[in-house]
Parts: sequence; structure tokens; C-alpha cells
Amino acid sequence: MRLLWLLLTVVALASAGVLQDSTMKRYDNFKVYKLNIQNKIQLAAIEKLGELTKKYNVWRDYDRNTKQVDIMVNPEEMPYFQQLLKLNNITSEVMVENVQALIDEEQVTATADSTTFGWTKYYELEEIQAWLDEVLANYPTVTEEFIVGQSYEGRTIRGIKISHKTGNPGIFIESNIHAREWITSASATWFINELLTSEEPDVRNLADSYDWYIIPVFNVDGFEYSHRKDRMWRKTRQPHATNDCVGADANRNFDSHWLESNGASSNPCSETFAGDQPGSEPEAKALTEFLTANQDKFDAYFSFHSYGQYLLSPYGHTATEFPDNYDDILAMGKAFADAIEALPYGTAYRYGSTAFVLYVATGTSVDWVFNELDKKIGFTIEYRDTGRYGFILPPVQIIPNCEELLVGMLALIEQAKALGYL
Ligand code: 0X9
Ligand code: ZN
Ligand code: ZN
Repeated sequence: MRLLWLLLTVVALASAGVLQDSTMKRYDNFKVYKLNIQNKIQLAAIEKLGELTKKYNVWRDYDRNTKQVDIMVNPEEMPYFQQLLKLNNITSEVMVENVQALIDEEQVTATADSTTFGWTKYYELEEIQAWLDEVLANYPTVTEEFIVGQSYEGRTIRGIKISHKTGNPGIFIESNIHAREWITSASATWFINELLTSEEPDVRNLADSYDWYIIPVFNVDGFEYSHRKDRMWRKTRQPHATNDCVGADANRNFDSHWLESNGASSNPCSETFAGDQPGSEPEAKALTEFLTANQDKFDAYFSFHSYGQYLLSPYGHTATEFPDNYDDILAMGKAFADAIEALPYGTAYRYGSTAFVLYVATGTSVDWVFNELDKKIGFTIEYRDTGRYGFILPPVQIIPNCEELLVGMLALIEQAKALGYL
């Protein structure tokens, strides 16, 4: 009898959409710690943990400014981890008590609004693709689909071009290259919708004056996997010949300072595995080819990420050299950050070169576009938050985050224009 009740409850919950796929990886009592790092020895100790993927998962690499690392820890590993912190004199703070609780919460709110695409929940790949089809059908004169290529698992990487007239400068947006960063595709789709439907004069001007090329979900395989199997998945899904660990960090796989100076890992189990060679991941290769073929069509490139609230610019490979137009880039960054902070939410963004503000990262898409295609404007936006929820940003924050993107983008582009770009 008890068993029957249990069964009925499970069925009821499942049909209400509360229960996830039973094969979904669980994170019960996994905690995320913010660690305060004071020296190289401490950093080395923590960085080693990042490659023990069954026990640890780096949520945010060492931030040069705050001197903090965010790391998720398996409950079974907790005694050892605590000891390690103690031995190395590392102070810490628990950022997330129970990762599974955040994931469950995210799923519960997901059922609230399932009929229309409304940015009050996170959508799966299939829903995003259906929405994109609808948009393309509803705005046939100003929109056009473009296809970047195929993913490892054979999915189509799609984008939408929005153009209101000929001769506009182009702006390219790539989003959700990291699978678990769901706020990025939510923001990209919201932004597309704004460009097409907003009646605000400054947004209309933004839509009319530029050709927009937007890829809402770039890492399609990883994104699907993050919905179906493992909420914390970051990389691509191509298996590795000599190792059980799957995938590479697509944002380390581009052919610009590839695998140099600790900006990526050669270990297939690392979250920043650069791949076996530049373009080893079919997704990165396809984007490289697509952007090369279409390089005359755009002048600015944006890559959407989370989390941390940064606007990052080149270079990623060195913190001691800066692009020739770095002053202009900083002026654009300041415009972006000031505009966002002026909203009632008061959200603070930091801006500057990736390697200087955050950490060294090599083989990223933005740096490849900047260095190899010689574009003068290339930004990585790291959206909300600074760690309270991290990648599992509550759905109620989607629209506020998008509003920040819009005012930031407006101000950045206005500044770029004033400085003679675009
Ligand atoms: O490490 C990354 O790939 C990005 N951060 S994330 O936490 N979302 O993984 C930062 C990429 C920096 N971009 C450039 N070097 N252009
Ligand atoms: Zn180099
Ligand atoms: Zn990312």
C-alpha cells in the first residue's frame, strides 16, 4: 500500500514536471565555497583539486582582483576538504549550502509559466529552437536564419540575422558557449525580442542602425546535456580517445595563443581543457570557418557568459600587454558599467582586459576574433551574479539581468560610435 502511494506521488510529481529525468545527475548536499587565496602555494593546492572531477568542480577560477576561487565540493569529500583548508590556512565562506536545492527550486519555478515563451523560466533547446522558428516566421522581412554548422552530436548551430536596412555595420553575438550558463541564452533571446518588438526610440535606433547576428545557443550538445543529464555541464560533448573524460572547453579551443601560459589545461578532465588541437571541437571549427567567411559583415563581437558581473575585453593571454585601442575599450567598458549601475538594481560590473581583471584565458573566441580577424571591439559579458546562486540564477532574475544588458549595450555602442567605431 505504501509502495502504491509512493508510486502515485512519483507519477503526480512527474506529470507536474517537478521531478526531473531520473537519470539526471544529483547534487544533494554538494556545497560551493568561496575561498580566499593569499599566496601561490594555496592557489596551487586548490588548482589541483579542480582536476578531480568526481569530487570537485571549479565554478569560478581564481579572480586576480578579489583573490577568490569558487569551488563545488562533493559531500563525501568534505572531511578531507576541510582538513586541506586548515592545513593550508585557507579561509572560506559557504556560498551555496546545497546545490541540489537550487536546482530543484529552478525546476519548480519552471512549471509556473509553460504556455508562452516569457523569460520567467529557462527553456530547453527544443523550445528555444521552436521560438526561433516562430520569430523567423513572424518577421520575414527583417530576419533571416544563418547556420554556423553542426555540433559533434549532429545538432544544427543556428543564428538569426536581424537587419532593417542595407549598409549597416554588423554586431555579432555568440551565447551559451558554456552549457551551464543558462542566463546567457535567456538574455540573447530576450535581446532578439527587444530588437524586434520594442517601441523605445533608443532601442528602435539600435535595431535599425546595425545588422545583428545572434547565436542564442552555441554549445547545443552541452546545453542539451545540462538540461537532461547534468545541470553543471560546461564543455562540449566530444569524447576523448585516451581518456574517460568527455568534452573540451569550447572557449579554449580557438586558434589564438592556444594552450599557452596556463590559460587553459591539457588535461581532458579539466573544465578548461583546450582540446587536442585548435579547432578540435567541431563547434569551434565551424564558428571559426563561419566567422572567417563572413568577416566583412561585422565590426564588433560579443560573447555571453556567466557569472561574476564583468565586462571583459582582450587580451586574455597576457596581463602585461594591452591592445592599441585599450583606452577606447575602457571607455566603452565604463559606459556599460555606469549605465547598469544607474538602474534601480544598482548592479556593479567590473571591466577591463580578461587577463588583468580576471585571469589568463587563452584560445577564447573573443580573442581569436580580435587577434586573428583584426576586429577592434570584442567583449565577453559575464552576467549576474557574484556567487550567491552562480550558474543557477533564479528565473525571477532573468528579466532584470536582461534590462541590464540592454542599457549596458546601448551605452557601450553609443560610446563606441562617439569614438569613431561602428
Ligand atoms: O573562462 C572563461 O571562459 C570565461 N569565464 S567563465 O566563468 N564563463 O568560464 C571568461 C572568458 C574571457 N574571455 C576572453 N579572454 N576574451
Ligand atoms: Zn602567443
Ligand atoms: Zn562561460
